Amino acid sequence: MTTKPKLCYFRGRGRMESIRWLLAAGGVEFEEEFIETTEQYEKLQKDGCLLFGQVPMVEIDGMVLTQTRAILSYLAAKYDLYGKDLKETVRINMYADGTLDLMMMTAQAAFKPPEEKEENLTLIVKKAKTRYFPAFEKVGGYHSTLDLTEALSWRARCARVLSREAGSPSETAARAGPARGAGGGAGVFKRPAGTPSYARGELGAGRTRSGKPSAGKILNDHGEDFLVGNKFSWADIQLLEAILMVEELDASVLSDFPLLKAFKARISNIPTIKKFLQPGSPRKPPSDSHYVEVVRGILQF
Ligand SMILES: N[C@@H](CCC(=O)N[C@@H](CS)C(=O)NCC(=O)O)C(=O)O
Repeated sequence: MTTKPKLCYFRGRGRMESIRWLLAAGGVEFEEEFIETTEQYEKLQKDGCLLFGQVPMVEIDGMVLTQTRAILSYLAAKYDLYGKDLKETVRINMYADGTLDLMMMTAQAAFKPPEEKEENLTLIVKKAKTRYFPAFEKVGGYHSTLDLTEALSWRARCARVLSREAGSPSETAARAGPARGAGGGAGVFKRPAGTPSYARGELGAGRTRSGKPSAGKILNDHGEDFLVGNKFSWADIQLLEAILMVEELDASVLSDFPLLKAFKARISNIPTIKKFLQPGSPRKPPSDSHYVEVVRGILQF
């Protein structure tokens, strides 16, 4: 009989919530010990359970693990929620790190003084809309292939298409349709403002020059269902978690992100996730003032 992983943290989201999400999405049952008193926390320290004196802590496979990202990465590998090779894996790490950064801002906002809190939450929604969600929504192509040769050839090809079109404005207008995401890529090779994304169509929608699926693949209309490698991964799970978290701050946050909306619906429907989203699951509510008070009391800050 294998023992269930045991999670040790406060009775709230904080840094443990993504770990709960990952396990639940992987269909893994787990136990939780909630830290409710300073004595409990001090005992964990005395027993040498907390490598750097911090939680989250997870007991699994005969190990006592701390450090959120390390734990998530171990779980993703163990429960087949990673990529098939190093390139897919680093993309999953990159996406997951981004969404974790966004969610950490939200977790920390709960601990801000009341007069700063509102402004902080507004800033988080703004960052989600301008920095994080556009990166996932983008139907761009080159930037997350992480393949410089392909990136360069994509740029060169776009430049050829654009210079050809420059002589023929009416044809450009007819073919361009509404320009998507003026300013284009988040990467080094930005599309000039106003240039149409149809240039990408010339490359083959959702494909890089070599015919491999490209970056925008999952979230474009011709694409695949998942962020990386057409396989359900840690990146998908955490993006959904982040979307739902920001929606709690602004229910309309996805109004300009139709592909993310579809992604949300798709991923929420995966049976293990659907179950986790039901009331009564180990999913925790947003941090309230009681939670903040308890954590402050235990950690004495
Ligand atoms: N890098 C660590 C940071 C962990 C961390 O800051 N944990 C907080 C609770 S959410 C803590 O234990 N703080 C007590 C302390 O730093 O002394 C991680 O990601 O797990």
